Amino acid sequence: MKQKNLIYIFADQWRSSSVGFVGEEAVDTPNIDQFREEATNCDQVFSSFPLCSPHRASLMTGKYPLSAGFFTNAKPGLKVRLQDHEVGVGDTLKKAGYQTAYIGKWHLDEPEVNHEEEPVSGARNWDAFTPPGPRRHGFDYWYSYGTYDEHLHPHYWQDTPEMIQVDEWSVAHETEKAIEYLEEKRQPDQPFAMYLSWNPPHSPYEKVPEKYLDLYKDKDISLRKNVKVENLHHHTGEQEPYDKEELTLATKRYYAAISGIDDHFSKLMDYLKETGLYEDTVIVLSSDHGDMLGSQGLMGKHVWYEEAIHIPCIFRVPGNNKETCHTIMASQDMMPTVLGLLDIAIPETVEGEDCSSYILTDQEDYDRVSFIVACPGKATLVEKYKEHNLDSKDFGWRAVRTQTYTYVMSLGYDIVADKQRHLYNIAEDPYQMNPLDVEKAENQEIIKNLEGKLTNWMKEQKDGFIENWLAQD
Ligand SMILES: [Ca+2]
Repeated sequence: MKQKNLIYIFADQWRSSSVGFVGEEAVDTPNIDQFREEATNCDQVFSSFPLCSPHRASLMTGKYPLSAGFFTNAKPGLKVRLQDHEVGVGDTLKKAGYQTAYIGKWHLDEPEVNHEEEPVSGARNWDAFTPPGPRRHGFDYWYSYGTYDEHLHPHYWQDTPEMIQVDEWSVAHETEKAIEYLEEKRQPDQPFAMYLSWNPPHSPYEKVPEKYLDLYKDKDISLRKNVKVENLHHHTGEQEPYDKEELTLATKRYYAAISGIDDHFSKLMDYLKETGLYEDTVIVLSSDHGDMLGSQGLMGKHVWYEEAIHIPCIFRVPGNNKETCHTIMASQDMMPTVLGLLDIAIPETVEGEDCSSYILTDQEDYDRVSFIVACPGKATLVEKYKEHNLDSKDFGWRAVRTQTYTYVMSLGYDIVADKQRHLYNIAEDPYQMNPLDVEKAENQEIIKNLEGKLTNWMKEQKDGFIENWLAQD
């Protein structure tokens, strides 16, 4: 049997509720809705650490984010990058005989400014040119960058430090490069695996082509019912002084970027259908984490609410006709699951599980849960913990998401721990507007059970959070 190809596409900051067919929000994604009809929608997939680099590290290694060395984003002032010894999905696919390609945002390498004030590549701030070699983790064709949010004027590097600057929306350009790779660069007689990593709908929201914004200009959209405009802020406390009108415009721009993604997704699917590759290729469409966009009075990510942790995830496996998969899966399960679908051995370093049977058969596992982590990540804050002989990655919060509940144990983001528990019945309160009282006697049995699961997992992971939690009693 001919080996199937893989195309794994993921957008940045795209939440599960902002997809047309989900029916919750006024966002138009006709092509993705059509794709969903030809694929398996996995409707319970979560980001194990709702932030760029930690999710990506987990996606690429099949390990939990902290195990893969990521307690925050790769950013200036911190020695955080995907280490050469990690066994990545690209390394594994290449070893299995696949031609490999990575196009778009990588954000797993250390910013070059950590080593040089003005790197020749032109990379500044959080950005980096990742040279050919072990830091590309098995991806042979490379058209990528670290992180850079000028979506209408993106840039990339290939195999030299010469920056390629482009005046085109990044999603459009990267889709053209993906088609060019499939058409011209690869050997047609050998299977391929291509990761395509789109930055939009990530902020800044206004950097989106007018033609997609025009779709929403005269449309009345209502904000999610858990949106609070007063005192709108990021998880760090940083204020975002939008009024309702401005937040509505930001939301329309966010939707416009998603409709643009939908348009370019269809261009790629059309190409695959015209060339017959559609029937030979496993296709995944997902994201790294979501965006609060005003829900709970928050912007951005790095919080335990559904808008931040719940991500879209559609798997198309040719010949498979399961419509929906309800089993909970998360970042670290993606590598073993795609390897399982391609019938490739899973490296021993992987901590996630091969969930392919839940996609391919009627079987579901309603007991599977997702463990979610966040840690203080500001370089100055990391230093402050160090000065007090503490490790910042042992603070922040830990959560468990089951089919029914989200339970959170939080120590906060500063050295003076602020110990809190939060409990939500997602099945009955999907917008998390009525958190359950963690002091009430009737909730103690549930809390004991969920805290037991979370604590056991932290112990298995040798997560220092648990000691800090117990020390606060
Ligand atoms: Ca991200």
